[in-house]
Amino acid sequence: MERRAATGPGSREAIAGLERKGAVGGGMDQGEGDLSFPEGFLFGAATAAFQIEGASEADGKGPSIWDAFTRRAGSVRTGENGDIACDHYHRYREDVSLMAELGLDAYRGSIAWPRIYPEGRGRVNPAGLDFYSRLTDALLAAGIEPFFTLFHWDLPQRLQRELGGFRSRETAALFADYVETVVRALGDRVRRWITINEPWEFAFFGHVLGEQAPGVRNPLAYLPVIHNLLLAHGLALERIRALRPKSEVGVALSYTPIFPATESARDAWSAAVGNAFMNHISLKPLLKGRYPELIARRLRLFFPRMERGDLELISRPLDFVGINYYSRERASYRWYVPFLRSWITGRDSAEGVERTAMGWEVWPEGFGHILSVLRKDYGNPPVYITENGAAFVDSLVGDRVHDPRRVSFLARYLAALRRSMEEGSDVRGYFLWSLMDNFEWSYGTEKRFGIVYVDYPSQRRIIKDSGLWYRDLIRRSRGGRAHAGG
Ligand code: GCO
Repeated sequence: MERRAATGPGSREAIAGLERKGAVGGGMDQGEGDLSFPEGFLFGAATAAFQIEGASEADGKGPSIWDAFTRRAGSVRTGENGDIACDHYHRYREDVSLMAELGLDAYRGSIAWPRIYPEGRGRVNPAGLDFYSRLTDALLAAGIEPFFTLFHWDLPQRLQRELGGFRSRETAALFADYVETVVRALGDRVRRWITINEPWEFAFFGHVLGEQAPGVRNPLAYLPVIHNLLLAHGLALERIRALRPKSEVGVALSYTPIFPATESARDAWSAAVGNAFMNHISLKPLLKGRYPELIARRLRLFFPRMERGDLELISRPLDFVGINYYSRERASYRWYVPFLRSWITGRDSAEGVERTAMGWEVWPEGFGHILSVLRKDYGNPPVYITENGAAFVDSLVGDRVHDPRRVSFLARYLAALRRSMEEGSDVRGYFLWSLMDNFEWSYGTEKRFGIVYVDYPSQRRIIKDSGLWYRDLIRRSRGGRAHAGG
């Protein structure tokens, strides 16, 4: 059930007003604040390989943990798998044309490790490399800069079976080999790389709750998976730098600010634990070379064996930090939660809260919050917003998809982002999640995050009103300068 506030920016009245003003797909003055971004700021959109490519066995691709997981009964609410998804593997040219039509400066996609190494290691599959090489050329020809994520969760299934996946250090070393192969093939044309995506979600949803691939339910796996992923990042960064010193390397981390549920001191403490557990658990080792004290102390027994030099490797200077931001959550003290004694939820019963179709609170101010933490506690690193967006219930009416709530969401989040730049944050670009509706992990295709609608039975793509709005925003922000790709 979605709740919607009776008044306020997301209320029915406000949205109806937005429709009347013709803000949708047209003008963009929504009274939300300044939406003109400085020259050089990159506007992009993001996707991930498993969520869009389909073609799960094409041209020698090996199975990933997501191929295996989605075949287990009950793992995906809709019973779907990713065999077809958006069929992007076969339709990438059309998708690049859509990006050009939207006027994107940059595109964040990911590379599927099992297309390159079907067994995770050993034999390289040239057809897999060739696909990303053709995609890169198509993007560059359209004047769109590729930012490739090298690990967005689709680990080769063989490595899960044989090594326990990222529970093993060996997987981190194999990741670096795979990255080297990719960078040798594409590094002459691709300059910016994102090593890993959201270590916290991968470790927690995939290995503690088992709601995502690989579907492991074992709290003991949490810290080893995080540590080995960060190690994988460090090893990959070294290889990329050695091969292509001029490239820029970063990571994509989720940041979900956690606030105390009440004013009690215990809840305040729980929120601090929550922030350490979800947010600083990867930011701190990456940027400061140590794990957050609250976790290091409470979960001391669960850290994997570390080798000397691990933390130095993990904290090699990054060229940028990628932040995936959607929503905030709340924490309360619960004595019975093992070790952490904190209960964190985004689905509390607060009244009058505007939520997306995921049930996530709409909280644009989060950008200001996160970026001020990055300024104050982390030395104000260069930042790309590597994901931000929302799922709403969309429908195709004739040839249009009217999604005023997404337009309103984007306008408010972008205005908040703009304000934090005024406050001194070094934000270099914004990747909207997502370019098109896609396979939303254990929700299947039921949740639509795209600014392009995908009609799955026909695979037709239709730019939503939010996509037209984003196109206009980009155009205006360029002040009429032509897009390189036309
Ligand atoms: C990620 C995200 C995306 C999701 C998006 C909406 O890890 O980068 O999970 O892949 O689709 O965040 O939930």
